[in-house]
Amino acid sequence: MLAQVLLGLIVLSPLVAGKTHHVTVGGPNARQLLFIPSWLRANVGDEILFAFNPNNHSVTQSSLDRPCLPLGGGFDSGFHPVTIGTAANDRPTFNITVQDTNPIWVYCRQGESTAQSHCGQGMVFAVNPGPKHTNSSFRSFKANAVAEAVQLAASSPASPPASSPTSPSSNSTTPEVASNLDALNTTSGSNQDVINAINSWAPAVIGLLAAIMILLLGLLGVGVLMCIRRGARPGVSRRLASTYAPVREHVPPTDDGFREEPLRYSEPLRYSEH
Ligand SMILES: [Cu+2]
Repeated sequence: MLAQVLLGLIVLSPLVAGKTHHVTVGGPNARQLLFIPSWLRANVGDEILFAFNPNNHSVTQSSLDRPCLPLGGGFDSGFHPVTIGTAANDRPTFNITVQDTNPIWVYCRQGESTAQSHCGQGMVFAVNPGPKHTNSSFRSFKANAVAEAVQLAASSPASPPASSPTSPSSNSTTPEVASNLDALNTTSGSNQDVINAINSWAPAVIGLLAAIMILLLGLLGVGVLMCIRRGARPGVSRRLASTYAPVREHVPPTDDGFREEPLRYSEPLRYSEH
C-alpha cells in the first residue's frame, strides 16, 4: 500500500510541481545591467525565481513591441535596492509562475525614459521567446528595447540634461546624447553574449584555478616536509664517517733538497721498460 502511494507520488510529482528556474537580476558587479540568463525556455507550471543583485532594479513585464514600457495588467516587482556586500541569502526575490506557452517579455524600469534607462542598456529578459533570426527572437526584443529607450529619452521632457555654458546651442545636446547612447548600446549589445558566457563560466574557472593552486601548494608542503624529515634523521648521509676524515699528506724531503711530487691515484702507474 505504502509502496503504491510512493510510486504514485513519484510518477505524479513532475506534473504537479513544475521546475524552478533561477534568474539573477543584475550582474555580480553592480554596474552590469543584465539578467542572467537573459532568456530561457519554461513549461506551463514552472516557476521563475528572480534574485536581486546589488544596485536598484525591477522585474517588470512589457511587450515585444514596447519593451521598455509596462504592459497593462502585467506583473511588476517594484524596485529592490540592494547594497553592495548584502549576503546572498538576504537579497530580495520575486517569483512568477508560467501560465501558458506564450512568450513573457520583461525589463528593468530603472531610469525609465532617461538616457540612463537600464532597459535601453539591454537589461531585458524573456521566457519562451520566438526562434532565432525571427522578429520575435530575444535578439529582436533587445534591439527593440535599445531603439525604444532612445526614443523615450528623446521625447521625455525631463530627459534633456542641463546644457553646459560652453555648449554652443542647447538643441544640439539631445541628439548628441542619443547618438552616444546608441553607440554604447550597439557595442554592449554585440558583446552581451560573450559577457553572459564569461559571467556564467567565471565561477567554475576560478574554482578550478583555486583547486589547482591548493593542490600545488599541498605538493610543495609535502616536499618541504620530506626534506626536513630526511635532514633531521640522524646518521644518514649528512655526517661523514670518521674513516673518511681527510688525512694530511706528508712527503719527506729528498736528500738533494728536492721535494718529490706525491703520487696521485688518478695518474697511471709507470713501469720501467725492460
Ligand atoms: Cu535595472
